[in-house]
Amino acid sequence: MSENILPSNEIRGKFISFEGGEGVGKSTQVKILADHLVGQGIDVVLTREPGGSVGAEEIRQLLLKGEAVKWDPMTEVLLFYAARVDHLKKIILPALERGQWVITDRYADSTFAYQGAGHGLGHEIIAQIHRITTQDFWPDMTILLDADPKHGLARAHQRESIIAENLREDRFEKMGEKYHKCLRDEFLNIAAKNPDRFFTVSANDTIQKIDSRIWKHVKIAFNLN
Ligand code: T5A
Repeated sequence: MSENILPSNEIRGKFISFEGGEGVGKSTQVKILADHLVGQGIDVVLTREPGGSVGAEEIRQLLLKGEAVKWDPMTEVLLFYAARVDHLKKIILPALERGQWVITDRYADSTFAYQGAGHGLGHEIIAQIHRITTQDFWPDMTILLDADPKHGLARAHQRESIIAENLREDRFEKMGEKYHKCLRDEFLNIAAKNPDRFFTVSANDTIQKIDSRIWKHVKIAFNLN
């Protein structure tokens, strides 16, 4: 993104991301938080990565289907960022500019965890790509759902097992246990380094209890009733 298109006006909405390993319950909590915000009269856009815009959803298919070793790690990062820039320009930034709040199921912290730590590309290369392509654009708040990867992977496998093999978006679920343990450690590490942006919640609890912790935090952080 070479031109400056980041929203700066006073009505700019808030940008919230959910992060965490496979099957930790992000999509579930994204929808519940959106319902709370709508109940406060806030106009909310729900989205996800990779995907969220027409072009990014096409790139999603390239990234999530097929064998675990399908892409070289750098190619993979560039595909995630190609999708992210399209998503930012077509969906996220225009919505924030209109005053809508955007909640995304994953954003760039996933790239730092999955490709940076998981694939071993390291933090700095991805930080440079992030700065060049997004002008270092980050959410106002990131909610990290933390769980032992075994629990989330079991839920994700169960979900994928009822889907025809050629339609499964399970490329990353096929990476080994060590990979997923490394992701968890990296998410916690990123959260510890960015305490102003992150709120970490244990995902080993009931949907209602997790929701109640998140909603309490969001209300306080954004001064809602
Ligand atoms: N990726 C993504 C990268 O490698 N780099 C990147 O930069 C980005 C952006 C995305 C994949 O791409 C990778 C990461 C991922 O591997 P995806 O299909 O979007 O793929 O996969 P996930 O983001 O992992 O999403 P999932 O759908 O697998 O899991 P969620 O959203 O965390 O979990 P959710 O809410 O769908 O819940 C799973 C099941 O558990 C139940 C739900 O009802 C559902 O059945 N559940 C609970 N059950 C008991 N207790 C709870 N508290 C529960 N919460 C939910």
